[in-house]
Amino acid sequence: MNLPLSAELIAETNAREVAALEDDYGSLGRKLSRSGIDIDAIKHRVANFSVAVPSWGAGRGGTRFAKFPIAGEPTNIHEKLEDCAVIQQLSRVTPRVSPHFPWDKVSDYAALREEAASLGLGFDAVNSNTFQDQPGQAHSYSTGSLSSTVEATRQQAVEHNIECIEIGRQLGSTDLTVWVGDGTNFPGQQDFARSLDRYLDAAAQVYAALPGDWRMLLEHKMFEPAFYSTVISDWGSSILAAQELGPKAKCLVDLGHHAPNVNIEQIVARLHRFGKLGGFHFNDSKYGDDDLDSGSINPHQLFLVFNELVEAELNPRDGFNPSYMIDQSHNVTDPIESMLSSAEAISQCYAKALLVDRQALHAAQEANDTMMAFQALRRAYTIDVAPILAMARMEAGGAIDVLTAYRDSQWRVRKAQERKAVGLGAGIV
Ligand code: PSV
Ligand code: MN
Repeated sequence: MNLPLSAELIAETNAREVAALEDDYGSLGRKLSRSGIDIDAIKHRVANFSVAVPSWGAGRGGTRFAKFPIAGEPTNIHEKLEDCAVIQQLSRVTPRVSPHFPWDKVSDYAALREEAASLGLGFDAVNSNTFQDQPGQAHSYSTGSLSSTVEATRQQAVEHNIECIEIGRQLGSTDLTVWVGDGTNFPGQQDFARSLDRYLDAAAQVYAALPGDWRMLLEHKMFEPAFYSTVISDWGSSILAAQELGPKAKCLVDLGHHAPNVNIEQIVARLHRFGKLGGFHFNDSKYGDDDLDSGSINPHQLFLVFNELVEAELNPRDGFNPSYMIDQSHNVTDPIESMLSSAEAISQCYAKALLVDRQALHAAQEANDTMMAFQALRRAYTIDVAPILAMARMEAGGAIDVLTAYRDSQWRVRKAQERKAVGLGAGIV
């Protein structure tokens, strides 16, 4: 194993914090035991929880308008893996990376898998990219990819997705995430029904190439870059497409891909009800697909999503096994710090959802005791679970205080001396 940070550095920062942590953990343990909850059992479940990080999240993505790169940013998949390994080493909750192609293309994927393993990482879902033209590409995606009116363009998009599956097999992935930017900016630009027909026909060709144990995760998005309509605009279109494609097709919920104020936790419950909940892209938003850090705007919504996921765990349907991934874009922070912060927020919401007194909640729901049902959630949400997470992390070799340990490591400063500078530019990723 070739971990990027020294174990001594983590041990040194932990030594400064461990007494306070033990005190806080003991106190929270006593509080929880008064409600019949064993803190060690919760810690055990938290220790088994994980969320993948996106390879593209290791860079400062920027907005449609500008990018403000920082010194020491990664410029290729090897450097991105190193940064993801830092996140995993400190947080112990992000052991897998979700790669994106062709952004992360290399000539030898077996070697890349080994490189990741030596950094303590594996690979999660592979993401295809038919929302952007590549240099020298034969057919442009400017008016669509899997739903293009041009047969040769659709075929090119199908082949790219099949190539992603092939790469994913070599990396040890078992999921292909498909998000297409296909859609329109003008009323009348395309026929809604026929563009969906074309999408379904092309997606079926990708589906047919899935290995037996693979899933195809369909990611819906209401708008952007198409601002009038998109082909897979919402969870309704997504589940209909997934049902038509077959059992290996599932829906992926990116928290930023809905209209403002949509009840995403209910969407989660609906998709689960029909055995079609395949995965998540966690991030947060105030207006649209802002791709902000998880829990930075609406942590309560994130908690409510996890509340549904814990309900689903207890009542699994059709092999409930969603892939949890972060998908965010950092414009003003160090991406490593943002992903550490998001991983913490996501695990916190999972831990809080585990603390919900399910019996009390279900009894109140059955009795139509609205206030007590609400209070069952509120009581769990207001508990500070930070000591549980920190204890689980420390016991797994991670840092009690991930941000302080990261800053103490001087990682970015050191990388600024080694890595070449990232160019200016624009573009949401
Ligand atoms: C699209 O907005 C998206 O959420 C998809 O998951 C893409 O793969 C990702 O962002 C990166 O562009
Ligand atoms: Mn996404």
